[in-house]
Amino acid sequence: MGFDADICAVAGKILDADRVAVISHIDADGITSEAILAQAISRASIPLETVFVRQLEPLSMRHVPDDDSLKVFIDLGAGQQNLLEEHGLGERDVAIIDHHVRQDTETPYLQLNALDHGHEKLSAAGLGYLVAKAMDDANTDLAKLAVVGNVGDMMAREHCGLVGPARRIVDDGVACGEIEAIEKDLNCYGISTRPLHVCLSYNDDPHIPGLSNSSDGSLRFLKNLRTVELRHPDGRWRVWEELEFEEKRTIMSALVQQLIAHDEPVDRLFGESYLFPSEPAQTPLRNASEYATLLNACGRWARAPVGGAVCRGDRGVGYREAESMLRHHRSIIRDLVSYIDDTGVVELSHLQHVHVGQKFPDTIVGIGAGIALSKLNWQKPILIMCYLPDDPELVKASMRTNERMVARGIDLQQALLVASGEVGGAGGGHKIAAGAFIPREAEKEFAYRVNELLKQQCP
Ligand SMILES: [Mn+2]
Repeated sequence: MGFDADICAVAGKILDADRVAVISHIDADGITSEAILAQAISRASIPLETVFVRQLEPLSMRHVPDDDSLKVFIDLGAGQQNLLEEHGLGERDVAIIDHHVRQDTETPYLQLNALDHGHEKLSAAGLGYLVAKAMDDANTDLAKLAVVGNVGDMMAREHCGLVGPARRIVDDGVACGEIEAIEKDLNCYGISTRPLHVCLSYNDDPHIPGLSNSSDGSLRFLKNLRTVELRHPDGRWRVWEELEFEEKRTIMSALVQQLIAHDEPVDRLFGESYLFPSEPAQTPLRNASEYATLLNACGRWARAPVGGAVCRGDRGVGYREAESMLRHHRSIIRDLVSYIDDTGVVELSHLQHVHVGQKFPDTIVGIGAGIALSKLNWQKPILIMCYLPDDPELVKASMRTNERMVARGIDLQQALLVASGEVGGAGGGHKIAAGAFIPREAEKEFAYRVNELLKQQCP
């Protein structure tokens, strides 16, 4: 079936249902997916309930309601159809909306999968939005959430903006006044909440010599421009989104010159930003990538429904709880980064590794490793390992690298897939960021094996 036909088939199946259960994932893409579908379904006056799971595995299947509702799996399910089958779910009980690799079984479940149609830069929230729009044209106000989900799932990273069907969703959001798309904006995280020099110093894509990883260097650079006022009269630092057009232009051209002076390409300095004019300025809700972080913080600390409430418009109790999850999230990550700083990493020829034992939860070690890497040798991908509180037999391994090493041939997903497979574990992810679970007895040799594989990729 074609893409539109698959969208309509899922929309039709939902509209025909007497009641629906939405089963979704706890990250920003999963949380926005759930909020989009749940709102579309309740607007159609169909009773529904929602379940969030960290991953779809035998234990989490217990949370799937055991009733005659239509089960809509979103942002998961494509690769776990055997579990649905084992759970006794038949063809008529299920619809799957996913963008992960499918593993088909005997039962021909109805499935809308972005990969079936060659859309590699379209996340589950984007698919969920297209289904919601097929259910009712009035659902275009949900485009904003779809953009948050796509950006949260890194769909805008490679091309410095959304492309294909995801970009057309941006157009819907612009048309209904919910999204402002800013072309050739500064490609940097934190444009609504971070002081500009902090924003620039955390940015590693592109790597700007003298500014990346150096908040002092960034501040000096900006002060040298003289024409840009960096603080408000009350002393508060200004953020990128509140600068005047001329100020932004001054900074951009200085950054271009800095890159050119160091023989670095300038193209990745520019990206498309997605701003939400109806959200208060200088808050994490104001742009797609910071909004996604807020939702990820909720999900990673077991508060996915709080993120869902924020997506539905809660700006009171729910939002305050989400903000406190974000603060908590950031402080634990800061602790992790300084722990890595203090203990140091073990350097092999092609990677650097560190083991944090049980000190930090497995849900955040990857993020922390990514930040720690920006202060370490960028040419060696970082491997971080930790223990799992609920499974003494397993070790979680996370890896991070940067665009520059990916351009040189590094593929972390391939390395972890192979290395974990060899020891009876499982891994996956992306070239730039990947993770694996391995048996504890394999942890000693693991870093050496991954090192060998990285050496083959990029000698
Ligand atoms: Mn996703």
